[in-house]
Amino acid sequence: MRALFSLLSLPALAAAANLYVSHYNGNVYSLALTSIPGAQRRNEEAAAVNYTLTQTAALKTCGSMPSWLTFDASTRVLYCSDETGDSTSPGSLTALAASTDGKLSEIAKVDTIGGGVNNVIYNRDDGKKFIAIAHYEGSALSTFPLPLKSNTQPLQTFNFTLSKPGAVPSRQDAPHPHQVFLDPTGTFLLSPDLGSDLVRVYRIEPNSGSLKECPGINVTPGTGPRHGTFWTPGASSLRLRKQRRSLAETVLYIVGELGNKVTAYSVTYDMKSNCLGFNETQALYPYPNGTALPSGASVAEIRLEQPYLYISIRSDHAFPPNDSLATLQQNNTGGLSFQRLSSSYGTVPRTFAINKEGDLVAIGNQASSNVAIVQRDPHTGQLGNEVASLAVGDPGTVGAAEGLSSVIWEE
Ligand SMILES: *[C@@H]1O[C@H](CO)[C@@H](O)[C@H](O)[C@H]1NC(C)=O
Ligand SMILES: *[C@@H]1O[C@H](CO)[C@@H](O)[C@H](O)[C@H]1NC(C)=O
Ligand SMILES: *[C@@H]1O[C@H](CO)[C@@H](O)[C@H](O)[C@H]1NC(C)=O
Ligand SMILES: *[C@@H]1O[C@H](CO)[C@@H](O)[C@H](O)[C@H]1NC(C)=O
Ligand SMILES: *[C@@H]1O[C@H](CO)[C@@H](O)[C@H](O)[C@H]1NC(C)=O
Ligand SMILES: CC(=O)N[C@H]1CO[C@H](CO)[C@@H](O)[C@@H]1O
Repeated sequence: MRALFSLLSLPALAAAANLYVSHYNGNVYSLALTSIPGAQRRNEEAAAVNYTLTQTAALKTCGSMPSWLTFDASTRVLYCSDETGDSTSPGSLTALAASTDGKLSEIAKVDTIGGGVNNVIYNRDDGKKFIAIAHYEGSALSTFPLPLKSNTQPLQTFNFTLSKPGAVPSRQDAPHPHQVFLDPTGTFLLSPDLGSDLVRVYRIEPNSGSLKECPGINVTPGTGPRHGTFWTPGASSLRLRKQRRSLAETVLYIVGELGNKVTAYSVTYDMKSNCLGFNETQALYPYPNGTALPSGASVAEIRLEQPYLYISIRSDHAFPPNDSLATLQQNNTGGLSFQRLSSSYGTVPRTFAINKEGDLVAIGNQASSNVAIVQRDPHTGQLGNEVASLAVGDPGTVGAAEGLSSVIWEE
């Protein structure tokens, strides 16, 4: 009786989550995901929930090639990198105010080195924030103090050169930093450089917020490091927390877009040099039976929701016409084993993001230019059915810098 009463007395709640999308057509979009729990089975799994994904705003902004978004929840500011330009012609960085209903407005825009493909916010010790940008075509890394104003000057610019082309000369003609991300302590910044077969490592100076170069990781020639993520036993998952095992040190995972493998490194914090040490522990194709990806396919994004690691696979057509996401499982020292492929529900999944709850994944398919929302079982890590999909902007040609470039949750 009691259970029945509480079920009947529940209001029909509609929960909403905002997502932000950048598109190479020169727009940034806001989306809203609304969920209406099934009236009868309030506590049933997500399968019993109806989701609606709608576009709530579109703004022409962030130069001609918006490529990457970072949301600062404390200020409700979105930072957008523009991939326009190269080492001799500029790109840009735009700060946008995002209201809770998704409305977007420009706060400031500054010129940067060209080819910005990714950015990350970092702090110095007193809490002052900075943003670092990876410039792919610009062969550079730059940093700016925040908040961004129209007259903000870069704090630092690192221009990189390559003395000779790498193992894959068509893609390794020059340095091509593809991402910037932080270690779990927030005191080091890493940048996988696809062109140089190098993962660049910087220490964040605690008093100035400047970056100081540390020895990087020379990866196997022809790897083409694109994106990476750290694992530390400190931030433990459901399963690992339950086990309460003594766990290994920090592990770094890097995906290489040219070699199409994921490589794991054990990481040590060297107190003497104040830098990081790395030892390669594993390298595998994130594909069934550890076989190489089909010809023409390539890895793109990597995300960890421990003990599960997800890697998007572009143009493998594993779920025709759609591509796939690979799920790998970690053991308690961070060792990886392949679990399964699941559909990306679109073509060329350049980008994807897991929500905080861990029960939904937003997949940004570049060529089909849709955002697919897919269920995720937080316990088994399994990715399930698509619960919503929305076409955003125009589709792109496979292999061209067209279509949807990034998607993030507002969380
Ligand atoms: C979802 O929406 C459809 C159409 O409005 C409705 O028939 C169905 O009962 C809903 N499902 C749940 C679980 O509420
Ligand atoms: C880096 O290259 C850019 C573009 O060529 C140039 O404007 C800038 O002065 C260079 N910065 C440094 C620190 O070399
Ligand atoms: C790497 O492995 C070697 C050999 O096992 C060891 O001597 C060294 O300390 C390790 N370095 C790091 C940074 O883990
Ligand atoms: C974890 O996986 C790695 C890589 O496969 C393996 O070398 C290691 O023995 C595994 N550790 C445990 C405790 O199973
Ligand atoms: C491919 O993805 C689209 C878009 O989400 C979806 O409608 C379609 O059912 C998918 N096709 C297959 C075979 O999975
Ligand atoms: C040829 C082969 O070994 N295929 C196996 C690959 O792995 C899957 C499971 O991931 C098996 O079902 C196949 O039999």
